[in-house]
Amino acid sequence: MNQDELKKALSKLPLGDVKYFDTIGSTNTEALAWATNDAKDLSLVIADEQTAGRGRLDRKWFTPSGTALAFSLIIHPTAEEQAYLTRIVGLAALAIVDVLQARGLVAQIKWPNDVLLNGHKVAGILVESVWSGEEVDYVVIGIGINVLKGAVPPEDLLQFPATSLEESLGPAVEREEILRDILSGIIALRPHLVTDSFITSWEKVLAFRGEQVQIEEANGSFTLGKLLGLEPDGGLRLSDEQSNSITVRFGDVRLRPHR
Ligand code: BT5
Repeated sequence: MNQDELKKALSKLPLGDVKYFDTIGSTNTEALAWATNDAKDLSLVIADEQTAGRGRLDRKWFTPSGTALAFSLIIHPTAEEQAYLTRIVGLAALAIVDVLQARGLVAQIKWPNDVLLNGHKVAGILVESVWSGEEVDYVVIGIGINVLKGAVPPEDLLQFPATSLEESLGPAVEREEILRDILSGIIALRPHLVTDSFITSWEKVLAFRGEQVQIEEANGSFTLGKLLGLEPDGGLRLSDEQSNSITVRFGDVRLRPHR
């Protein structure tokens, strides 16, 4: 990644400090370590390549050099934001969707942490926290985006089909500009995190709304239901066959196969 282009792209944003790496294990691991050493709010770790990129439950996230965006933004939550931290994954996902929609694409959020283009995963988000006693001291928002085709892993390594921005926008897509626009979107949306309308905006771009889905939970069990929307904390609201309401707070959503 061209560091001059990167500096230029970020120059007008009110960021804390910025650390750039040609190659790193995981930008989230670096950002978590930095946060425990009093990083400024909105400090950024960005890398051209990750050799140990992480998803949820220690799954692997692939970031080959020269093709993707991999970055972690450190948030030092305000007292007001403390009660809304489970919404932060939505903050990142909405900012990504806005950037893609502004480029004429139809993007959706596959709850909780994926962004889809044409039903394929183009971006993943990993939110992690640093605690101080009972309070969250820092939140790290890790974002991985497949910009060029070379970022997309081989199919046999994936649980869900993947795509890149290049497949929809052509090869002229600039990583630095996408990065700048996502960061600027997160900063602009942040004051809305604590409002009711935040949940409404998030629900509007949820994939599979009104459809029968299955949610695979961390222990491998499945919850089936019709996807209705979101709870105020960002949990997923479903209804089962008896129309009872169910809330799920962790899992992988899939369309339910037709019987
Ligand atoms: C995620 O987890 O989707 C969160 C990914 C977060 C990555 C960013 S990059 C910057 C920061 N530093 C890190 O170390 N991580 C963050 P999850 O929903 O658990 O999905 C993981 C699954 O996505 C894997 O098991 C693969 O099946 C699939 N996958 C891996 N790499 C992919 C890629 N480049 N594109 C699409 N799917 C991928």
